[in-house]
Amino acid sequence: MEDRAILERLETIAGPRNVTMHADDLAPWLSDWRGRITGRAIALVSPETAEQVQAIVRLAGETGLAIVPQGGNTGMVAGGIPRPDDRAILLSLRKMNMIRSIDPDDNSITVEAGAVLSVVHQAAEEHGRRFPLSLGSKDSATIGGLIATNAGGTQVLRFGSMRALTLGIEAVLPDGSLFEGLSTLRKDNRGYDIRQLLAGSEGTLGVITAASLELVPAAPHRVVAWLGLGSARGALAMLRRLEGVLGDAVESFELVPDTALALVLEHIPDTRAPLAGGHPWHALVELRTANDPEEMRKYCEDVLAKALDDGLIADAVLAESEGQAAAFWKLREVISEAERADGMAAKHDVSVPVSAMPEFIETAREAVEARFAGARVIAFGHLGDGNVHFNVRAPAGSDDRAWFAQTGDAVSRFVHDMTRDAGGSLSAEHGIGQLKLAEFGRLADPVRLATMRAIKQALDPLGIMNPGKLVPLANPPKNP
Ligand code: FAD
Ligand code: 2HG
Ligand code: ZN
Repeated sequence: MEDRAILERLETIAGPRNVTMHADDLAPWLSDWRGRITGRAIALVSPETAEQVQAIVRLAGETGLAIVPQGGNTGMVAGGIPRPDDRAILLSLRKMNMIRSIDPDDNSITVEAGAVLSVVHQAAEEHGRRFPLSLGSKDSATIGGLIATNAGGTQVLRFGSMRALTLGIEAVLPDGSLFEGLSTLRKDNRGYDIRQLLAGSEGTLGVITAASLELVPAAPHRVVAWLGLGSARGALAMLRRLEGVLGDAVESFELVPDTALALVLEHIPDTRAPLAGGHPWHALVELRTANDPEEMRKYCEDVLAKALDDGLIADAVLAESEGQAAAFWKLREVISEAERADGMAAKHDVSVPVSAMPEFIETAREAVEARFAGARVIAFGHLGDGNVHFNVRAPAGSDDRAWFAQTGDAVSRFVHDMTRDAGGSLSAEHGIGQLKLAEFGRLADPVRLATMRAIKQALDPLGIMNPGKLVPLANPPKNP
């Protein structure tokens, strides 16, 4: 079918205001957040109902077009960007952003897929509850994208990833049928869990149109601390000590190296280091309670004073106000932005067993620096989840583009091999998308790959749902 005829069909389905083929309208949504990948689409469609999504998916099946679902386009692996050679419809869920219902007694909220995370946070707070998943992209990332990538963030330590917080899903499957799984049941043993199959499927098995999410009690008081440390090993020991005294109150424990903090201070306005003096490592800690915050603060101070005496930490400061707590969090949440402003990076979102993470960080950094002269490692993130962003920068003063063109793939293979040898995963929370596809195909065990291909084939025999993402081909084309 000609592009013009497709446009007419799409306009009939979704209304002319929700369909565009103009290059200017499409451009912002055809490159990934870091500007590494640019794709092509014949149209951008922004449906307003699940029925419209069904009709668009049926049209794709009829005409052989690819459907690429997209939410906030904050993904880190270019999963929501069509490939340049696809005849694709870019299906934006951003207009389907209603909060459908919220039930404080049920501790649940039901929202459309395009609802932005910070809006969901606010809706939950207005009802005395919290949706306990947060990340630096919270003002753009959507619930559909967060489920489709099984996103993590800074509270996984306490509440788990998006999968653990997703109670029900409504989704359009590749044949255009509607999976009506918007239940908030905590117990439901009717066999295969289709909701969990769609979570983490990166748009390859269907389009999520709505979801029911778990809420938790508000716990309105927080204590936020910034620690200076000599080693990543010390950071893990500190986390375990805090948990030993404060238990579940420890909701976040984020590791920040001095190199990341330096980038933030250089590139992001209105930022300042919380502690005087340099420390090789820092940790951002958040404790939450519904009870007396002064009591929790006192416990925290006691644990930190003891850790200082024992030489486990080098320094610490507790935020004195909400403003200061927010300023500490900003330093952590803008690391990706500061790193982007500074130049290119080979990004590795790896996980290993939590207890192995401190040693992994140190040995992998030494190995990378020894193997690739001048390469600069920035390893930051979610230590308590065994997940760090082990990002590698080109040598200072070198031509970034030339260095990565020549060395980038070798660096990534090297880091992923070390991750595999440490019993880890090459994708902890960002997914596979396009950017990790070849490496996933290289390193995944054959049974995992065969099972994934069988599921994909069963649900999407025409291969229209987000082709070229997540599921490596059985026989990928060889590089010339
Ligand atoms: P998109 O980028 O639009 O899409 C991501 C994938 O989901 C694509 O494969 C797309 O096809 C699919 N998809 C989107 N919507 C749907 C839908 N409705 N149905 C089916 N498939 C869909 N990630 C973390 O896990 N932890 C972090 O701490 C974190 N921090 C970040 C900080 C910054 C500054 C940035 C820019 C990103 C960060 N991310 C993080 C990555 C990103 O925010 C997450 O991957 C997020 O889940 C993507 O949501 P999105 O709505 O932007 O999805
Ligand atoms: C974070 O934890 C995100 O800030 C982004 O997952 C990580 O930019 C990155 O490498
Ligand atoms: Zn992260």
